[in-house]
Amino acid sequence: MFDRGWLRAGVLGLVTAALSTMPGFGQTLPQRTGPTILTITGLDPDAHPGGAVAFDLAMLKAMPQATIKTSSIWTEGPHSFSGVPMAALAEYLHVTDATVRLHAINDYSVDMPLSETEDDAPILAYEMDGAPMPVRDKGPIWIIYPYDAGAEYRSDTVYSRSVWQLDRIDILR
Ligand SMILES: Nc1nc2c(c(=O)[nH]1)N[C@H]1C(S)=C(S)[C@@H](COP(=O)(O)O)O[C@H]1N2
Ligand SMILES: [Mo]
Repeated sequence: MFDRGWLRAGVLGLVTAALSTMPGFGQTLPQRTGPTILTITGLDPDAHPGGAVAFDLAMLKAMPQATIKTSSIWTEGPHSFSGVPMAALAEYLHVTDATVRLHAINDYSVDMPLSETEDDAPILAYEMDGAPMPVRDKGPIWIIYPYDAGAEYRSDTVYSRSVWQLDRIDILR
């Protein structure tokens, strides 16, 4: 279902994707000082103490960013969603070829094979139209795809992976 050539064309045409490598990326992220909004578990304990990493908002903002402007079945009209591409997060964690389990605050969870992610889709959106999303508006983190860019982004699989109130990603292996 993810034909890369087709996807790239669709994404280029219809999505405003601003993927930029921030200075410092690939080196160490800032120390966590704020509240944890995302925890990654299932990592190699030799590389990460306890096999887990906790992120605050500032750490996410120090990673590569992308913006997807799209409508969705949950929102009215097009909105601009900004955050970290899933692929960039996986790259930062040195996780390749794995399936990740996305957990929401409400105990919803779903699996996502990283092989089915693109460079700039989906994103872990933490802002809608430049403002943080409160928990009651599907925040603080919502997995967003460019739904308007093509029918493959409007499949039930993609919808099921559009997890809102995301708070944990478990690397399955
Ligand atoms: N946090 C959270 N995200 C979620 C879900 C959920 O229950 N909780 N349901 C998923 C599923 S299975 C689908 S198909 C879509 C659409 O859910 P909706 O029909 O309730 O809007 O949201 C996805 N994201
Ligand atoms: Mo679903």
